[in-house]
Amino acid sequence: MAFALTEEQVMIQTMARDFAREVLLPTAAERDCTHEFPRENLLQMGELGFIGMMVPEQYGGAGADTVSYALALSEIAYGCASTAVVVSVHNSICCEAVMRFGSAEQKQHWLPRMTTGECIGAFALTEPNAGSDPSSQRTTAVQDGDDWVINGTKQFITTGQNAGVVIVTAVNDKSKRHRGISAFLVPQGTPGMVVARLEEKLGLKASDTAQLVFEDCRVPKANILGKPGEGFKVAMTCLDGGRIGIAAQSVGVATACLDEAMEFTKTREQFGRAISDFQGIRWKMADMAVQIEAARLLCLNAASLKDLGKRYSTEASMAKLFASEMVQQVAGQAIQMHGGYGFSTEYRAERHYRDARVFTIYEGTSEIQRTVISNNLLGPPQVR
Ligand code: COS
Repeated sequence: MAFALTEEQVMIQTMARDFAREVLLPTAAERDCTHEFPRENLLQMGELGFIGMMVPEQYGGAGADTVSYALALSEIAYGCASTAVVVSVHNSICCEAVMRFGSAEQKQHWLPRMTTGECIGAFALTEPNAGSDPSSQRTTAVQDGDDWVINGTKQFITTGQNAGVVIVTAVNDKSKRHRGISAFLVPQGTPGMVVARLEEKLGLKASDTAQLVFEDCRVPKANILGKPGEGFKVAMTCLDGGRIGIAAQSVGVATACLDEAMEFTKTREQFGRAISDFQGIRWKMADMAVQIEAARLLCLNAASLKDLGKRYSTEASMAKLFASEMVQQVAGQAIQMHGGYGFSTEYRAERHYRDARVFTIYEGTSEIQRTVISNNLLGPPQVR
């Protein structure tokens, strides 16, 4: 790959690749069946520096840059997409939110815990009736003495059941619309925060997706993240980084699809030769490789802009849009090349196809990415 990586970035990528292929990959199919949360693997990744990867070393993190993070996350997704989404939400959204918007005390308290793998973060923005339009959320936060009291329902929350801390957004002043939304740190076990249901899903089965209900859930005043009314900004800022994470995840799963399709077609013989010798397969394989490389470069481009401290919202959405749509095609082609075996759980292709399906939906649908990109190009649409 021509994108110039530093020695350190290559080293981190290699470490992640070794871990993903030796530890995550051999057990991913089992987790897909048992739906078991990858707790042990997260602890091991904490030791290796992949949890809280971009958290500064003073708080126990690896202090890595976003390019290294994207490279590592692709490798993790290659091994196990369920584990990758847990790592992605934790690193790109939750740790980032505390790093960027946390008070000195919040950073001191939460970040060291969030780098070991013991305390994984969840981000509760979406509601049953507020997905693409989070400013229409209805969860409320009312100040009462020294506490905030949260009431409402959050939907499709990754790691909602297993998180050590949930960052929850809620409306504290309805008249101000998105400027009346705040974000709160709610530790696991806080009375009034209840896992009301767990989703049965098409894929990513080892990552729990929960509905969280807040019933007079009290958190101290000190648990507000940023200033009152800054919650929407917290969400939008961190989602930009989250979208780099989903692009990286897409690249990882697509690379796994390509490798498995190559391995299968080289050994599968029909009409007296390996099917990888037929031009129909070879050209498809070439197209898959080109699409993956393009997605990888878009992803690393957005990551490096973030590292340079430049604006990267448009590029993060471009990377997320392209990479998540790309993996739909690549995973479908990988199944096609496996023929009937691709439809069977005997091969990994069908799991990749199921796992990847949500990539064009979560952390902003493809339609929302197009909205972000076109708004940044043209300005918001004018209602005449
Ligand atoms: N970074 C920081 N702030 C941002 C931002 C970004 N990338 N994008 C928007 N904002 C700010 C704007 O600056 C504006 O703030 P001010 O009014 O204080 O200036 C505010 O957010 C509202 O912006 P806008 O009017 O563009 O917001 P909209 O309600 O129209 O929504 C979209 C914009 C659709 C892009 C946004 O709602 C979105 O991303 N939706 C998808 C949500 C999503 O991804 N959900 C999945 C959650 S999985 S955790």
